[in-house]
Amino acid sequence: MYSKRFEKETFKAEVRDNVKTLYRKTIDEATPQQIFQAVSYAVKEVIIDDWLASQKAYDEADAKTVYYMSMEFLMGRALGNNLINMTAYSEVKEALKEMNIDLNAIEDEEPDPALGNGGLGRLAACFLDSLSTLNYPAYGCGIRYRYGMFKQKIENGYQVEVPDNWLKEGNPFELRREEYAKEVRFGGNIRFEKDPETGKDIFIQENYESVLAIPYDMPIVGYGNHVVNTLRVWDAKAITDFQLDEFDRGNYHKAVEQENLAKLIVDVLYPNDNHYSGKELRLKQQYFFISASLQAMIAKYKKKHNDIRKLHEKVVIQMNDTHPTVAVPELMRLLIDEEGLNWEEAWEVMSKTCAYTNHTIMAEALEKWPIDLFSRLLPRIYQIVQEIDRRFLIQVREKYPGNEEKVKKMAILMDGQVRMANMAIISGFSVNGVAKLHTEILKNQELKDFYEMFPQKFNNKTNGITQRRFLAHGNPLLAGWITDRIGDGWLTDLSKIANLKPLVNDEQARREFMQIKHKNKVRLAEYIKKHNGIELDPRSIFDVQVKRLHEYKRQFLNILHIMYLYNQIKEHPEMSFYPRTFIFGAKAAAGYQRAKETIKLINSVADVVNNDRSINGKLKVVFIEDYRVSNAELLFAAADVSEQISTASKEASGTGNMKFMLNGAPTLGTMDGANVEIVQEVGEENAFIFGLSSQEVINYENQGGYNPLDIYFNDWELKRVIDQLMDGTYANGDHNMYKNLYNSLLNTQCTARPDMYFILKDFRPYAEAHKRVEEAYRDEQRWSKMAILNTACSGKFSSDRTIEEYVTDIWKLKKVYVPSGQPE
Ligand code: B1H
Repeated sequence: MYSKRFEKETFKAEVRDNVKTLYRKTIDEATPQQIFQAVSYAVKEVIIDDWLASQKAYDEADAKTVYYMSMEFLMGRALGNNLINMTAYSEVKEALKEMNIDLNAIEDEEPDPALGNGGLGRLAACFLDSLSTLNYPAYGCGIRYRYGMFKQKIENGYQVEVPDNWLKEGNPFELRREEYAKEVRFGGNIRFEKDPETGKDIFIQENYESVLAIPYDMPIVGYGNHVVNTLRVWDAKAITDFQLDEFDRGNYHKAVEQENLAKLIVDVLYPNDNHYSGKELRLKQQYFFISASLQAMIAKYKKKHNDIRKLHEKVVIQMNDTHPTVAVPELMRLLIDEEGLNWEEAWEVMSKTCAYTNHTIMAEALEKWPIDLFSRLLPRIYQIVQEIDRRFLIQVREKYPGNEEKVKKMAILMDGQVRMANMAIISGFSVNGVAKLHTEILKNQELKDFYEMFPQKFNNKTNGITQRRFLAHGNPLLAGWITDRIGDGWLTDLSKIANLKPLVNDEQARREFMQIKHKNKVRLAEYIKKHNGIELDPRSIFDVQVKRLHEYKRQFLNILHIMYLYNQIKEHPEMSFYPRTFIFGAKAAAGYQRAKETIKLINSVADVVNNDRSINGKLKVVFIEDYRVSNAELLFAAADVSEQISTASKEASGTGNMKFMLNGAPTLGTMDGANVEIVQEVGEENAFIFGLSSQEVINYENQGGYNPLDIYFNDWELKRVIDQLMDGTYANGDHNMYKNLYNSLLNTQCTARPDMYFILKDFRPYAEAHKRVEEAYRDEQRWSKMAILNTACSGKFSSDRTIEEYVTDIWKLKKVYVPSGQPE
């Protein structure tokens, strides 16, 4: 047993006590939310002892630690996951049941901590889970946004954004650590002096604004190993002493400003997936959490060590995309200005400490800060960036004499901008992509010049997902069945799931597997009935596309195909057609017009199709409101088909694709991102692949695109679908509702390149692939084999595998074993 405190009677008493001391109530009087809090505090009690034991073990081992720096951690709910990882889920469920409390209902009381947009933030969360499970010392460092990703409401078919006040009821799992607060300074000017004694240069920041960064620590519980790492997210507050000081000097205005700055900095997560918005406040957020995290990191190091020149032996910083890359000059600043190293010494330490992960090649996601903004907000940091750039360009000119093209392409500072990716690549010791194809595209196209100059820095780390949340927690029926069949080793070693492979020839096993899928479809259908009021037939094919809404992900292609199917059914009522349920879930960035139009279109098509009695329920379309980690778990478990249909070359990896596969849903997709590796593992005959290859897409792009009109005028069924965007069919007669979408496909007046994402080009191949899905599904034996094989071949896609690769190739960490911190 993990802890005696999970013994039924002990745990029940603890929950009763907590309800009493927190709310002066008995269990019968307490609200579900109060019970959630009471249960969570009981669980936290257990966690804290292991947390203490972990930090003690790390201290004694003096182990190297990874700092995973990320603007986003899309954690999802903690209670159920912590119980799973403490191997106490069923014990606690039973204990609560004896008190007439349903653990699932209590879990639903927890707000989803949504401090992230999509894949990038969720990857960070999976990585933390794996780091703890694999016994590696780690910190996640980020921002404690007051408002996370907005809640999505659908009103009249349109997305409406509602603030996510996730801290309203308090977060039972966090610890505020006021004593580790750090000051972070912005703006002002830099005065330069010579130290009269040492003769060294001193840089003094004056007339700056500052805020106090306060850390909140959240425990990251490893699976069954008593390891608890820390996710440290920073809150901001005004520096009150300073404020009083200013007040005394009559500068009331400035005091208020600092108060406002503190509030503003951590107020809200920018809700843009794969899109850069050059807002000053965003840069403030970046520097705020980086400076605070690095100050804390150095202070911790100095507690045990006195030679700062050896910092890189004990810490390594992984930068999750370019958003945290101001860590490079900030670490230089701390080493030079605060620790007294010279440039060369500081560079040696910094460049051995920092590593960078690239997550996208979408041009609109590249961070390029205007120099005037950057230098005004971070004057000392800007000086350091200039010096990094200056020294780097000397190297470039040495290597490529007379080649000013190279200089233009590779410089950090160019055309009035600070190019953050260039800085990260030049400064760190590792650059990695997130799937094989993506890394190849980086090396051979996007970052070719850098690859030629620093080939040794480049490496691939194909993404992964945690099977603890996305199978053990999200799909308990399948998890239980797998454990019955092959034991529970898969929970910490997903390669073991390959032991399911022989079961494809076991009829009984296949039947059971499909029965579980059916039950999960019923569970999802109940959720949809409750939230959408739509009745679904769980025997229909559940075809699911859930991810952020983005043109390159091509939800538009999916809905156009559904419109096409609907036309077909209406026109040929007698044609054989296997009933299909198309399920979407997606948030659109608030200012992204075409994305929002797509949501409206999906909902309008849903309205028309779902209410057309003449098609006998053959086709249903559902839009899941507020797609997030908690309902994602239900969706993956229930999916028959996984839609991964991005324009080839655009999706760096994808991770949803892996979650579907793990839960036994074959991929219907393009050869993009990690789909390529999924197909490699499961075999092309167990997936439905279609469309242009990444190389074909890139070739078209290099020749300025293609002409979609050639397809439009030669495929009347497709033309009819596209025309229906403008003829009011799905708009109550309104002819303008979808004009932006229509124009994005065809109109050269409105878009630089019509059909940039090759929707028309890929339409027929996509429809063909759907035909193959239908055909395969009709053959129960074939389908059940495919489904099991998808689960059985998903071993590679555990984030445990990914983390072991990061550790071996980049971080060089050692495992630390932690004795249970539980009292005897
Ligand atoms: C991914 C982002 C992203 N790539 C900018 N890039 C952001 C870029 O707020 N911003 O400014 C936010 C997010 N997100 C995703 O990362 C990729 O699109 C996926 O393909 C990949 O699986 C995921 C994790 O690597």
